[in-house]
Amino acid sequence: MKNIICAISTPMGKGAISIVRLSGNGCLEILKKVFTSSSMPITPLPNMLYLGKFKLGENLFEKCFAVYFKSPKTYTGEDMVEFQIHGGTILAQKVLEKLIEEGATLAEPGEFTKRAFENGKISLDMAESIIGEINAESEGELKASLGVAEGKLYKKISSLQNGLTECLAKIEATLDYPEEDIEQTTRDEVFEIIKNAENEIKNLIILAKNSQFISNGINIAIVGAPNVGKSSLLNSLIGQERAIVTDIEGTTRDVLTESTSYKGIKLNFIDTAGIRESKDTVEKIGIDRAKKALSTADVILYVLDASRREEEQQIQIKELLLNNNNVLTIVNKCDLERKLQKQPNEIEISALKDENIEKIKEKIYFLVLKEEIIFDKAILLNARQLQILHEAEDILNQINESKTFSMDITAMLIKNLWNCLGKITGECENENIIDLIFSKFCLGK
Ligand SMILES: Nc1nc2c(ncn2[C@@H]2O[C@H](COP(=O)(O)OP(=O)(O)OP(=O)(O)O)[C@@H](O)[C@H]2O)c(=O)[nH]1
Ligand SMILES: [Mg+2]
Repeated sequence: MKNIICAISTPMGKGAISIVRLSGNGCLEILKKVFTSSSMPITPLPNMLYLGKFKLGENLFEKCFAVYFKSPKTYTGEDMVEFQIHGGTILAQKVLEKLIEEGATLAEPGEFTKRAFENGKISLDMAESIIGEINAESEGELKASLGVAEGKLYKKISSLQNGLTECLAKIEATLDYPEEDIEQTTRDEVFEIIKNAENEIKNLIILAKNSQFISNGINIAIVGAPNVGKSSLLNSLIGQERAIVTDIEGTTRDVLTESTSYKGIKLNFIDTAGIRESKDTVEKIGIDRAKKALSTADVILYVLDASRREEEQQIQIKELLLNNNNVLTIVNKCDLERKLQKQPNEIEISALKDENIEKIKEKIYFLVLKEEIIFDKAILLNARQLQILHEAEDILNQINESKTFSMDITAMLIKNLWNCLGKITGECENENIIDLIFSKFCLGK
């Protein structure tokens, strides 16, 4: 039988309430030993909150609530007990020490959720989405994580795996009755299912790539010659006077990142130093940093000043920008008389008058995500899951190459694919993956 685990489930630090929980068969006995309440029967009713006293020492009691959850309808699937005590690190620690004294052991990070997985309460992808929910910073990210928790990803992967099982059954039957015509029909049917799987996996890869932007946002570097209005644009985009703006060339020296949200996606704007030949040591470092920001950004806003001719605001890296698909040309200061030649695909704006600023956000959004993300339908996949999908893609290529080989080779590869996909939902036999995932949890979850 599994041991009883305990942990403080609320964040450490000052707060009104701390929750300490126990999981494992036998935790009810510990509750009876450490907690007394005049309203609690000898065997407490499940899901009832009892007010009583937690015995910390000989004559030392803490007034608190306790609740008993009866297996199997609990988070972990085992009997559970929760104590709601007054906030504060020391008190919670004392309660924990007492529980350990009574036979419980301190839980590993993620052990509660790992038990939920082992007891069949959740699948592996759902467990991972719980990490996502805990770490979610934006509303969109949270909703998409919840999508996985509801089992959307599990359903997709399971149905793919079912298709593969069907393929294996068909091949098995053919190998038992190896007449020519049956083999050909089976081959056609199997490769039809494989084609569908290929499309599904391609779609999941797109979702996984968008997940990165849902989680971390889109990084956008604002670059251009000095004085074109990059810092003014940053301020206008985030709706705050954050960056210093002056009419002196070379005002911005360091990179400055500020974020705002558009349709639930975080846009991280990076203001940079104006790029020009400079002898000033500090400015030169700033310009190097600007070039670095350029190379790591998802989108580049190349800013030009409408009131000056192009020759007056050339930057050395312009060629580099022109070959990049993720560059948007922004023509600023359109409130002034225009001297700049027309630019291909330009967006005319005025940072000073806040004109056409939302248009930039919209362009960035669709340039990166291609289509609008419906968070209620989105599925958030993490880097590990994306890597598995790429592995699945490789195996699919091998399966396609096996078309002309004997069917048992195809069958072996299909089994590999089945196992590979199983690493997403946990329906595979790899203990290491499972341990690795649960170690990412915080204590007490
Ligand atoms: N008329 C007009 N002036 C603007 C506009 N945007 C910026 N400016 C002015 O242009 C000057 C330079 O603006 P900044 O935002 O500091 O330009 P920058 O590109 O960040 O400059 P550096 O940091 O030196 O590279 C300031 O005097 C701004 O007020 C605009 O849309 N219209
Ligand atoms: Mg600036």
